[in-house]
Amino acid sequence: MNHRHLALAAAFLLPALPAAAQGQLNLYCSATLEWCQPIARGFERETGIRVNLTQKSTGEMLAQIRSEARNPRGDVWWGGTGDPHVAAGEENLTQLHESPRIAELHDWAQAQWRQTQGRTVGVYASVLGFGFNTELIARRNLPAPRCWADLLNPAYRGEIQMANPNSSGTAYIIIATLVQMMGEEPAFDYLKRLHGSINAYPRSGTAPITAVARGETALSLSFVHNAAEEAAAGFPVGHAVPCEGTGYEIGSMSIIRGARNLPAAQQFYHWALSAPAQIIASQEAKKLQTMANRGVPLTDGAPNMATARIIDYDNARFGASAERRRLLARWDREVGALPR
Ligand code: S7P
Repeated sequence: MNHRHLALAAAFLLPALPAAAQGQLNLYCSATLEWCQPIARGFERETGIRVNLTQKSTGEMLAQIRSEARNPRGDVWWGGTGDPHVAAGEENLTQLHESPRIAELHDWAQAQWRQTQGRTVGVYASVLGFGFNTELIARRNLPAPRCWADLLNPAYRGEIQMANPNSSGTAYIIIATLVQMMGEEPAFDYLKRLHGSINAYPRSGTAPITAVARGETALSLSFVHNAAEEAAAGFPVGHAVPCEGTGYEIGSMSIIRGARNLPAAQQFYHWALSAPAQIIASQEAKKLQTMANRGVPLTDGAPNMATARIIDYDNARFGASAERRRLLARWDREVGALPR
């Protein structure tokens, strides 16, 4: 092969990056892979910076960042529920950053940034609720759930999935929401009773709604946008926002303390808050959350947070490391360990 052939072969092997490729970024992502990938590729297209992507559930990613604290390998942690990002900030695992784009964001996203002294910022939000397989519940003659109280109906025994709160930020939000709505003792009584109806606690927060869509379980505790996404993809999935009210997530982003590629991390942070980066969610990843940039309209079919009955979720308390560890240990001891 001569030089020209080698150059041509190399051109075909290389990914489509702009001519002046500029370094790399280690992106830790706790959204679903269908969203992490287009975000990574979008940033590569925009900047020429090569992105090395690692995807994990939010609780698992926090554990990884903790274990790497002396020798950080990630640069930016993008996506996933807010509480573990808040805990990481409190544990000094992430660092302050200020982007001029903060002013473009919804109040809840800015509040996340202020409350953490600039260590984490909201990038999207979504409401917690139930998903259900409309065909399965009809076939089994089960009512569609509307309220938290409905889930304790003995007819649902063995029919419900929620994720494991140790790995999943979604499942931790379920516990924190119930504690805020009911008080801690009644919330744990509720979780113990619900345990009898749970057929599995998978690691990832989106696994239960995937199981609903595939007809493997009738009901799930999930973000309602995930249920709406399954319905939009053609699966027989309905959803409900609990009648008593519910909690929500602030999907978040943080720069990891000691990031080896700090300028690239700061560039990603700035880009990820922009309207064009956030539009990737609906246009490429088919996601239906509310985006943090006020310039991004709600996609058709996306649940509207403004009309849902949501609680004033206490991000400071439930994101605090000690509180998160205490509630998770209590859940392990008093709920997860119980026979079903
Ligand atoms: O893809 C977006 C999304 O649904 O994925 C995240 C995920 O459910 C949270 O992951 P874990 O519960 O597994 O930690 C959400 O933040 C987000 O809305």
